[in-house]
Amino acid sequence: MRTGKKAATKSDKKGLERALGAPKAVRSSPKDRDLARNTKDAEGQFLTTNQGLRINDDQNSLKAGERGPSLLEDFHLREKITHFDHERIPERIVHARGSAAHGVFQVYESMARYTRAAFLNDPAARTPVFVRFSTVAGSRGSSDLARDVRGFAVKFYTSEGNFDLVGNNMPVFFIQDALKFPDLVHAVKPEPDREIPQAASAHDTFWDFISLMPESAHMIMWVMSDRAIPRSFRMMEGFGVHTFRLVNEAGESSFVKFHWKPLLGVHSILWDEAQKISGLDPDYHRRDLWEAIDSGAFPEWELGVQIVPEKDEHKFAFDLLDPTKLIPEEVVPVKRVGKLTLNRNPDNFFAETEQVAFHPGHLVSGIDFSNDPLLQGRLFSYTDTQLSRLGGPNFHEIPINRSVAPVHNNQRDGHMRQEINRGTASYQPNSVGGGCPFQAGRADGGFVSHAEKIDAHKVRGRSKSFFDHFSQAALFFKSQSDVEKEHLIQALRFELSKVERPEIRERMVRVLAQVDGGLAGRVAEGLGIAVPKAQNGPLNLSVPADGDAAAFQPEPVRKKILLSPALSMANKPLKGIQTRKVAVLAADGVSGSSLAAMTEALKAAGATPAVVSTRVGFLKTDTGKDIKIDASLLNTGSVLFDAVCVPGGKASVAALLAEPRAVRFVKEAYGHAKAIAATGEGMQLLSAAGALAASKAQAAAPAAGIVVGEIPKTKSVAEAFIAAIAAHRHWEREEKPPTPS
Ligand code: HDE
Repeated sequence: MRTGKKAATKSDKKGLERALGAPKAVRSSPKDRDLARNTKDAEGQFLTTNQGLRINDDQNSLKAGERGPSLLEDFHLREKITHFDHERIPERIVHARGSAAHGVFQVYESMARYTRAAFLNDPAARTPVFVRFSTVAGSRGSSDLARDVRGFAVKFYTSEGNFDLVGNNMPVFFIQDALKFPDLVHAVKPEPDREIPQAASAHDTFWDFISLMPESAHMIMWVMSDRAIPRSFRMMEGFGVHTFRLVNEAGESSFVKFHWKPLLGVHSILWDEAQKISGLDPDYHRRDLWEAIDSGAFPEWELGVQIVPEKDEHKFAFDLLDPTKLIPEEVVPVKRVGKLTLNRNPDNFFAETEQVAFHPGHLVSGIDFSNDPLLQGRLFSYTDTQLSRLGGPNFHEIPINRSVAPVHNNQRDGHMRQEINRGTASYQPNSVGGGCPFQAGRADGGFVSHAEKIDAHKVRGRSKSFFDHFSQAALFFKSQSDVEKEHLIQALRFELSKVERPEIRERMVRVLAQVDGGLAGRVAEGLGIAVPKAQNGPLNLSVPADGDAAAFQPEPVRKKILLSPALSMANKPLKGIQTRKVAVLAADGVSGSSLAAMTEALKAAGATPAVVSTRVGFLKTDTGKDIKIDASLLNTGSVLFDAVCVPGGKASVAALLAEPRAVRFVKEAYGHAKAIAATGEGMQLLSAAGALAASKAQAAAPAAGIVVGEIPKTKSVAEAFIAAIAAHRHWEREEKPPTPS
């Protein structure tokens, strides 16, 4: 069949493209890129129906006379509208809002000592990948800036089949047992009576559930930290969360935790910014990822592994199978073993980002599961959800989900089957097909489950080794910088202040007291409730399970708490200003030389400067040169930029001073502790915004991250400005509470 043949050829090409890996950076003009993108499939083609019939008129439906009724016979109208009526599929029950990109993964050196997985054994192998980032709670159309966990799902199209590493940007999870997942998700989703609030955990049902589930204490520390509001997908870590197994050629197994370490550093924004960005640009993260890849600034992460020999399984103060625990990097260092580069945007959001189907059970030989009860439950869920989301059992045939390794089995038919299976052998063993397809022995790469010895009673229960819910929560809180602790306290105050039932707030503060007395006290203060004493006694919060409350919710076990500097973003190395966005505030009469020197220096350092003015169009410099304006003070805001600079020029600065939005722009950037620079008269705008003392003497020693100088000194101002942007934020001048504007 013609259409069938065409589809197969196209997807073969896709597979090949993926197999070949990284295409070159696209450097042509935006207009050329647009045209190339938009005409990709249709250049020189006639418009047709889905049956291939050429359409003669796509503007008018078929009518009985020009002013008469439409005719049912109009097959083109019916086909077009029927297709449109069915253009939506159910959104993901969780992780509905996502953005994705293609890329490539390459291991630095063979990991054969630990795993037989081919893509981790051959440093020459460039494995194509598709990576989808997501928020968890919100619907498809919700803001990117919700305070939420971010999904970090990677599909490796390896030569031995697809391997999906379906992780998050936080290394632990809310619950220990898959059985509680529907409860968690029901609690966080909009409340069922009013469908409020969207993409937010700040409401009664979420905190009701959390306050009754002490095992979520550690995850709550992460979600209330700035990790839940990343600056960019490109600047967040990723984690496999569960402990997995690596298995080598000899069948020896080690435990492993997977990490992704971003080469741009780990950075977040402030909650005040997040709320404002949700209004100004709810697609902020999606746009950021797309634009970076489109401009050739390919995001990169290193794959890290923490490997624990099987014999050391029980040497930790916690259970390796408990997904509410992490292995501190100071205890087992993260070894960086390979690099992931995202280098191509999807061609079609629906076909790729929406239809991609991840599954933690998509494994390759050399990687295996642990008995983490959360992971075990996930193994069932992901196929099940695709059956309703993607409409049937053949979702693996959708191009984005296809393995590049050949697929041969006796599965047949079903909704939307693409493959035309030939012959009569659809069973095994068979003789009519020569016994094909054959089972693969271990030597042929056949997957053999790790032969773990299990000899146990069948129980519905939880190991006591899972019962310490607070030591790692405390470890996390104590390991944060003072600024991070303050943000976490403010986040808890914000969230719990939105809870309407006082008893839920109080119960939650009592849970926090188990983590850290000081933390609980500060949160309680913000809620206007009594400051609880740090408690070490049993919480007794749980719903008893057949009178066995003690086993279900035991006394908190306190383990020795060390500090883990790796848990603080403040201790992550700074990585320059690559792809950072800098607003250049300017109007007619701006100093052309200062503007040019500043923007050139920023571009040379890899940043993206954008001219922001009182209107759109073009502005004229003091020497009459036309400069394109990228955004107006009306359609953008300081929260969309990492830094601000104000080049001198008398008329330009006078115009900005007369525009309250310009003053607010700088004031807000100052309050958000961003780097700010000014040359010549530009300093006046900083003074008007309270970012620089008005007196000359005081202005000579500006606050941290503020860089000023006269116009001829623009080059050295730019150098210091670049260093200030690289520091990400200058917290010492962040007002307390940190949202001043
Ligand atoms: Fe998921 N999860 N999950 N999850 N998850 C889904 O699968 C589920 C969990 C994660 O970009 C769903 O295709 C259960 C942990 C990501 O397409 C669903 C449990 C972690 C994504 C599902 C968990 C994740 C999902 C919804 C507890 C981090 C988005 C749509 C047992 C390690 C993947 C879909 C994408 C998506 C179930 C817990 C990560 C319903 C039952 C822990 C990144 O199958």
